[in-house]
Amino acid sequence: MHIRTFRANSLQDALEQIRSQMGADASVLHTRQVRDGLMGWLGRTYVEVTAGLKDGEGNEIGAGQGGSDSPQLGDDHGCPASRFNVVSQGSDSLQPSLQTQASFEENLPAPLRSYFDELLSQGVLRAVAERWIMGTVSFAASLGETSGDSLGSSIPWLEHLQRSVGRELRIGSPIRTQPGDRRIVALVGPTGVGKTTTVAKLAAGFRLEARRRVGLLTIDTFRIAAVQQLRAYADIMDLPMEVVEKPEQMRPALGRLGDVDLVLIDTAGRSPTSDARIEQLVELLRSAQPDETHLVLSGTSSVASIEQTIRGFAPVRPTSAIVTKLDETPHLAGVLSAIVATETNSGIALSYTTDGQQVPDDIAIADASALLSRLLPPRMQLSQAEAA
Ligand SMILES: Nc1nc2c(ncn2[C@@H]2O[C@H](COP(=O)(O)OP(=O)(O)O)[C@@H](O)[C@H]2O)c(=O)[nH]1
Ligand SMILES: [Mg+2]
Repeated sequence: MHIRTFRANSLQDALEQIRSQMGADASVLHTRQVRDGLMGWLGRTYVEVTAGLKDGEGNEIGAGQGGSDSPQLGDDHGCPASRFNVVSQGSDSLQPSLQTQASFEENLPAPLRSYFDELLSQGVLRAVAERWIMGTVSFAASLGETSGDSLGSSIPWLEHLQRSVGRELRIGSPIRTQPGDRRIVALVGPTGVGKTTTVAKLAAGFRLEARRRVGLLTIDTFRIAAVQQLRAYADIMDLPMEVVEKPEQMRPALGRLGDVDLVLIDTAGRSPTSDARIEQLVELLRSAQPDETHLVLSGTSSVASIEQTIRGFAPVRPTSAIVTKLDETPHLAGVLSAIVATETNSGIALSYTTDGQQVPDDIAIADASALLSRLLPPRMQLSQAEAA
């Protein structure tokens, strides 16, 4: 394998260099932004793209002898760039003295620039947006889509962006029940996101469609209305229901539910910033030892608040997340950016989505392609279709 690192003013330039230097079979291994200058200040920004070529492929020019006797060029992504054959092609245009300081977005082809701007305006963290866009360019490059006009208007950028995001999206498994093997599942999350409604949808789905025996349990006892809300569903569906206020009541309550196949636990909304409340929740849940804990997030929340919720509920150790109110969420860039890994979050897998108030219909098992098809607002999806 031959690996070379290219630096250029723009991604497009770097990719064109790779095409011409290494041929169409080269694949992009890594892209990053680099700044020279004192500690990154006052420096110029370059795009650095590392590309690789398998032995016997492509038309690599001027990269030494290559082959297996080259000094381990191919086996270590952690090598400092100087170990690779760093080249600055396109020479003159790249001379530092001639360069203007270019920000990440200034280097992007126009369609990608508009997607990048849109991501930022949706509240997507800049680092995440840059990563997604870099991934988008990598997909285009790996398909050899670097030629054509400088706008790259023939390239299906949106499709590549969806793939780039999709690569980071984790889809968790839905609840699996087996008759005779009681599964305990808790829903947690802030107030008003749709926990109780989702418990009712799941209960109805498992009871009516999968014909499982379902029991309900609530630890949301702060408000009488909250208990009554769940009780109403339990009554309609003729399901056993227990109310638990203290940890020591949990085991007896679970015992009274008997040998159901699925216990769904509804919880009170907790402010993710209230450590004491979260601690109480942890304690109550510990007494139930749930097999799964789904963190319920509303699609209508801001990116910042979803991130805060994920951080705040970390002590509860959610196994996956449910995104509600997709019917009120025009596009999902913000939500998806908040559930993928960032510097402060390790990311969370999606189990279900809900898209309306109707019990039991408005719930679905999380589906990556359905989510990605709604990544950006409709007008941007249209402009992509028009460009094609
Ligand atoms: N539009 C829409 N509303 C929903 C959805 N899920 C729940 N809701 C509504 O959100 C409000 C709060 O729901 P609730 O289940 O009580 O939230 P909780 O406080 O988390 O238990 C109610 O008016 C629900 O009907 C959904 O998927 N879409
Ligand atoms: Mg509730």
